[in-house]
Amino acid sequence: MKKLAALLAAPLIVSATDPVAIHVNQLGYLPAGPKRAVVASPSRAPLAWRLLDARGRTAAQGRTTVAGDDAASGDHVHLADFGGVRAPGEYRLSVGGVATRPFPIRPDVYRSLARASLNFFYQQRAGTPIEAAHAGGAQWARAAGHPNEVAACFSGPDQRGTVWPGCLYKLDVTGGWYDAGDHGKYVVNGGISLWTLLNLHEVAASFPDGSAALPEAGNGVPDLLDEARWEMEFLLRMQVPDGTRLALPVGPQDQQKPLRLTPVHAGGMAHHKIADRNWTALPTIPAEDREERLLYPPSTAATLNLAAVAAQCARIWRSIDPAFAARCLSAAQRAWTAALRNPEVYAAQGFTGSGGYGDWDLSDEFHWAAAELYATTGAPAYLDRLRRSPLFTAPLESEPSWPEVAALGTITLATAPGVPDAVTKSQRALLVAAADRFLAERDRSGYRIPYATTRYPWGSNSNVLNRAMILLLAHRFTGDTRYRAGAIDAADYVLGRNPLDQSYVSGFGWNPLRNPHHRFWAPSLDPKLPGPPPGVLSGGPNNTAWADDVARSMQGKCAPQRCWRDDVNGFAMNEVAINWNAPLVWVAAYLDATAR
Ligand code: 9MR
Repeated sequence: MKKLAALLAAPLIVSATDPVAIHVNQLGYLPAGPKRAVVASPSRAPLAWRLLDARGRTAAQGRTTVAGDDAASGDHVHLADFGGVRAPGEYRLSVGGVATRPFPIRPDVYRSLARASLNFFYQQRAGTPIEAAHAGGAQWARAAGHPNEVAACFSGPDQRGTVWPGCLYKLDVTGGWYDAGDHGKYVVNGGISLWTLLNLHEVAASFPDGSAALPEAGNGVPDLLDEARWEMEFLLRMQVPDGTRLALPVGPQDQQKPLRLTPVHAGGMAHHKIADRNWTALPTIPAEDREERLLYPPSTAATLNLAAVAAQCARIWRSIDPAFAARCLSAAQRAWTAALRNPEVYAAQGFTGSGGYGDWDLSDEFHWAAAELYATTGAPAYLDRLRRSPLFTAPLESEPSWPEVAALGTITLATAPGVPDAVTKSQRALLVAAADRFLAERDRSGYRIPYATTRYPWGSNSNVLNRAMILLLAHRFTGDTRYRAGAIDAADYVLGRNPLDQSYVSGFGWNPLRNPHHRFWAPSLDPKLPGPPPGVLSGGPNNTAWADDVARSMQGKCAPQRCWRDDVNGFAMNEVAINWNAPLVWVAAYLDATAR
C-alpha cells in the first residue's frame, strides 16, 4: 500500500529536459481490440497521458505503467493502455507535452493493408508484364521480366572448385515470383511463401473472386488462389523429369572443399533455384537483366518443399480444377518418393549470383511434406511417418521460417479439412502451447511484442508476424482473446510501435518504408524508378548478420531493435521478400476478417 501511495504521489509531469517518445501503431487500432502505446522516457515515475479526439478534447486519460529498462530497444519504457476507448474516430496520444500524429480507431484499419500486401505478389511476378491497372499506377507498370525462361543446368566449375556436369535437358521455368530484391526464384523459399497464402485460403477463405487487383479477378476462382497458382505452376516446372540421372552431392558437405558428386536417380526432385549466374547491379529492371539464367542442382529440401505445396494444391483445387489438382498430386507424390530415395542431397553453396537457402537439417521438411500429403490423401503411410517423428508430439521449437518448417505441418494438421479429429486436437494443443510461450515473451518484452529476444535475425519482422499467425490460430482454436491481443501487439510493432517509430510497411503510417533493397523500386539510385508500392514489408532489424555496408557501419552501435536503416543498400536489414510479405498478408487479412 505504501508503495502504491508513493507511486501516486510521484510527479506526473515530465520535466522539460526529459525527452519523451511515443510509439503507436501508425495504421491505427481496432475498436474492439487492445490499444497500447509504448512511451520511451527516462522518467522512473508514471507519466500522465491523454487521448485527444479530432477536436482536441480529452477522450480518455490515465497514467503510464513503468515497464523499465529494455535491452532490445535500449529504452526505458512506459506503457499507456487506452483499450477502453472504442468509439471510431481520429485520435492523438499526448504525453508530457508531446503528441503523436493522428491515428484512427476503426473496424477496417487492416483492410487496405491486407489488399496491398497481397498485391506485392502480383508485382513480384516474373514472366508477365505488370500492368498499371492492377499495380496501382503507371509508375509500377513494367515489361515482363524473363518472359521466356528456358534454362539449362549449371555446368563447369563453381566457386569452390566443384565441377558440375550439367544435365541433358532444359526446363521451361517461366513464371513464379521473384524472391525478393533480386531476381532469383528459389523453390525452398517459394514453398513457405505459397504455403502461407494457401493456408490463409484454407483457414479464412480470404480474397474471394473480384476482391483483389489482379488480371485474373472475375474468373470465378478466389483471387488468393489465382495469385497462389502463379507460383504453383512455376514450382511444378522446377521438377526434374522422370528417369533422369544426375551427379549430385550426397551426405554432409565440407564447405571448404570441392564436393564429391555421386550419380543418383534424380527424377521427381526439384531444382533448388533458377537464378542469375552473377549478381546484377542495383538498380536492374527485370526486363533488362542481361545475366545468364541457370538451373541450379536439385536439393532434397527443394524437393520436399515441392511435395508439400503440391499436396496442398491437390486438396485445394480438387473442387475447383480437378485436372490441375491431379497434376499437383502426381507431382507431390513423385517428389516425396524422390526425397525418400535421396534424403541427403543438401543444397550446394558454391555459386554466386543468388542466395544459398542452404539447410542441413531436413527432418522438419520431411515432417511438413508428410503432413501435407497425409491431409490430402489420408494414406496411412504418411501418418506412420508423422508418428515416427518427434516433431509430431514435441513442443514447437520455433515459429515457421524458411529453414524451420515443422510448424507448417503442425498448422496443416490442425486446420485442414478431413484430418481425423484426434490428430487435429493434438496438433492444436501444440500450437496453443507455443502461443502461450509467445504471450509470456510478450509480457517480458519492453515493447510488448511476442518475441523477447536480443538476437534479431535476418528478416526479423517475419518471425514476429509468423508468431502472430500462430497466436491468431490459438485464438481461433480456443476463443481466448488474449491470443488475439498478442497478435495485435505484433502487428502494432511492425506498423510503428517500435523504438524507431518506423512503419516497416511501405505506404502505411506516417513514417513508412521508402527505400527497400530492391532492383526496381529504387528511386534513391535512379529518380526515374518508383518507390515501393504500398504494402511491402521490410525485413527489419538484424543484429546477427552484418552482411552489408550499411549494417557494418552500425555494428556495435545499435540496440537490437535499432539495427535498421531505410537504405537501399542495406540488404541484410531492408530487403523485401515473398516469405516475409506472406505472413503480413495472412495476419492483416485475418485481423480484417475477424475485426469488430
Ligand atoms: O532470408 C534469408 C536469410 O534467412 C539468410 O540469412 C540470408 C543469407 O543467406 O538470405 C536470406 O534470403 C535472401 C536470399 O538468399 C536471396 N534473395 C533475398 C533473400 C532475402 O534477403
